[in-house]
Amino acid sequence: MGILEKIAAEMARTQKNKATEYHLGLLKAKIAKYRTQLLESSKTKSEKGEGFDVMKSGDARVALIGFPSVGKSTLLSKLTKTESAVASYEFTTLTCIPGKIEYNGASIQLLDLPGIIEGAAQGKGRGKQVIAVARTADLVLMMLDATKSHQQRALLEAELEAVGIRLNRKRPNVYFKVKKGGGLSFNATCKLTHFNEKMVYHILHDYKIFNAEVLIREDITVDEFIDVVLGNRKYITCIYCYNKIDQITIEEVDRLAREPYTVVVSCEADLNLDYLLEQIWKHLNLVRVYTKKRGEYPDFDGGLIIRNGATIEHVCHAVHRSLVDNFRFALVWGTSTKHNPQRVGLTHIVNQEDVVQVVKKK
Ligand SMILES: Nc1nc2c(ncn2[C@@H]2O[C@H](COP(=O)(O)OP(=O)(O)OP(=O)(O)O)[C@@H](O)[C@H]2O)c(=O)[nH]1
Ligand SMILES: [Mg+2]
Repeated sequence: MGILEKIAAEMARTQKNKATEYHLGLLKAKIAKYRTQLLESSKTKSEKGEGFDVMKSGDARVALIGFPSVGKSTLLSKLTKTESAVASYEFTTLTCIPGKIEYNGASIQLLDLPGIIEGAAQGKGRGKQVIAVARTADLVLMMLDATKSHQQRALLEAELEAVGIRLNRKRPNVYFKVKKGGGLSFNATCKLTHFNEKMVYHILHDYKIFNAEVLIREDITVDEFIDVVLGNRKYITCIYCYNKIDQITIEEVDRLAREPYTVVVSCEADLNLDYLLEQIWKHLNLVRVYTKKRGEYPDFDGGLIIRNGATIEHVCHAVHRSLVDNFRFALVWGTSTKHNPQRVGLTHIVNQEDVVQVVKKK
């Protein structure tokens, strides 16, 4: 029995009550640690050829993740000008095939990937490479077969969870900083119902962290705290896309469509693909801003596509690399400012449809 199985068995034996809750938390920390070690040791072994080398391009990247033969390639061929081989047998796609979606003036990179199977996280099939690509995506489009059992979704989620991808969850509101000395400083701004300072101390001890500052601002779980300590978690939005709805009953379609983050489609019958695009756009959360030159009207045809939460500095970079060096201030018209226009600096966060004029140094 491997170390992970041993710990898992011990966890199963441990009854869940207040006294053992504590013990369980420590075990979880141990598991997370061994998992990371396993992943890291195998990474060094085959660093080359890990992941598929596909250049990032466009304004955002969407990765198609799913079991074999759910229709990932069919979708790519439908939504983009790229043709990816489609066939009724499994593992038709063996590498990463990028396509480009033009939507609302943005260019979105859609990646068709090989199907993954259970155990992908441990390296079954091309699982590791596929998951490595998923980590680089702004959005995961999890494709599911509406005719198959509902278990498929949980299985895929577990694979992604195992390698530190957190779907549709936000980063825990915790300040955590490892220090050179001074021991452990622990504070919480709310009541913690899942663990306490002693547990934090022991978990950190396990990771050989003896000096750190911990400020917990919400009632998180032990797992979430471990995520914070490991620090390498990826928080990605995921749309669950059920394909092949031409094969199921209307009642089933209705039920699936009501689940959160879910879109039902049929690639073959061309059903609901426009809604899927709409949802991809919405969840990517992209912002469009317009630039204008002094004394001229804004360029409402062009516009820059940037990420939500982007600052004037990001806008400058999107215009030209050297612009930041010559930056004096910017004038902004729109909902991100109180006055129109308002003078702002590089750290000002822009809003949807803002108009920006950069004033350069003389
Ligand atoms: N009934 C039905 N069949 C579909 C639909 N979309 C795709 N298919 C069929 O499903 C099979 C698999 O499609 P692919 O697009 O190759 O699936 P994939 O997910 O890329 O598969 P891998 O590359 O092997 O991982 C093909 O026979 C498609 O014709 C659909 O909406 N309805
Ligand atoms: Mg395919």
